[in-house]
Amino acid sequence: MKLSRFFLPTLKETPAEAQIVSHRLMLRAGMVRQSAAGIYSWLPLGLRVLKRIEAIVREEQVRAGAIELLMPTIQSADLWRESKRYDDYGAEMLRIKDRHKRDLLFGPTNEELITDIFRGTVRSYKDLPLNLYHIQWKFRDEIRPRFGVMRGREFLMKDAYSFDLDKEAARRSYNRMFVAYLKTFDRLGLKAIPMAADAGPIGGDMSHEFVILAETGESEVFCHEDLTRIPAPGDDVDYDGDLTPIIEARTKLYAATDEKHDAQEFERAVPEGRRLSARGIEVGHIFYFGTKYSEAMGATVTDAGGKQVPVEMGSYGIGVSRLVGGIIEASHDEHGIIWPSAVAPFDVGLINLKSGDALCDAACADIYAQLTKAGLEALYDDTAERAGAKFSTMDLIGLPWQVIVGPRGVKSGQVEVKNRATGERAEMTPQEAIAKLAAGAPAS
Ligand code: 5CA
Repeated sequence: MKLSRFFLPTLKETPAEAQIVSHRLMLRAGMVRQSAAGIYSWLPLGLRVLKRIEAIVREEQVRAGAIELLMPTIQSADLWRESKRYDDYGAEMLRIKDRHKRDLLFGPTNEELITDIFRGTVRSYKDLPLNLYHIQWKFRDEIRPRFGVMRGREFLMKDAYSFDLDKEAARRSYNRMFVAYLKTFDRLGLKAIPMAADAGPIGGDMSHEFVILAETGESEVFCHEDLTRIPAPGDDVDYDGDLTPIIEARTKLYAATDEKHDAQEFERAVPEGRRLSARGIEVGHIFYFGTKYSEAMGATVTDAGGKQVPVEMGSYGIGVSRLVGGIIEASHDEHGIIWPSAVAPFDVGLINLKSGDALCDAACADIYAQLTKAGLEALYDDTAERAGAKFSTMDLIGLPWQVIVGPRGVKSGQVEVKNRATGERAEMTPQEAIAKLAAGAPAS
């Protein structure tokens, strides 16, 4: 992609309304634009990151056995009356009337709708276990939308819903999502810690939040420091096997959000030097709520003995759009964003220091073509901006690698390769640069 043909409306000034670094950087890097309080348009650079995160989330859901569908954003109020949540949900729910004066709402979550789909289609225990998920926009009329996409009113969520015959099987489904979350956040370059959490308006008696530590996080969290050091499960995880050891290694150590925090227990269970109390960002939240919705809405299956039993359920959310901000909070410096390779909007920024110079133009065109051939996506700065401005834009948007082509180097057959994360620079031939990047050397 040539920068001259791309749409990258970066800002020179730091926007005054942005209180935290990820929000500032997302606005400055031209990733999003606010259209109303807590409601954002995703500009091309931001959308690329959102799509890459979505793809990783999807891959790990599929691996764990979840099946994708797509439910609408607008739901009928009648379903929510069945579960009694229409009134309970309060002012956070955006309520809409259609032309026939029927009550609709913009979905803040989908337990009712998925339960309705289930009860209309699944009859037998033989069709279980079942886990259905979608990645869809939600709306919550948050009292205080803030921090950009971190606490928006409209936001993108991955939400999965599991259905099982009994508690034991439901626990296995819960464990599968627990492990999938550990792997998902690890692939996104994040250290997410599972913490005992309050189930809030979703309900149920078992729930874990997945939290990344960040000073700007909205939640206060308390945990055993060792939890920050346990590596994520590898690719050899057997989702059909017993996942309890993976779960227990994490849940046996103290970790709780402030609603669940017990100061006495914290002091008893965690040695003094290992107590971590910090702020964090909730990037995922999983719930087991048994038959709360299936009983209220009549979602039953016949068991092996021919008896009708309400199905056991759980739900599992990931804040896909919040993650964009969360990753920036975890990975930036004073010059801008530092994307982990897995979610970077482009792999490489190719900087032509003298656009219009025949040798530089030809060298860049050739490097661009070869990068593309090697399967790498490059953003080619072919504009007439001065060098300093080009460098700061590339640093700001945080692509893992920069290849810098200038008139002096080109004459001696050299380009400069810069690693955005470490700041390391090295001179080499264009061939060496392409080979280095194509070898997939992770930049961060
Ligand atoms: N139905 C359940 C699980 S599918 C549910 O709605 N869970 S939730 O309320 O915890 O939301 C899931 C995730 O969405 C949260 O962990 C958080 O990462 C994200 N999220 C929640 N509210 C917002 C918001 N206002 N802005 C951005 N992301 C949000």
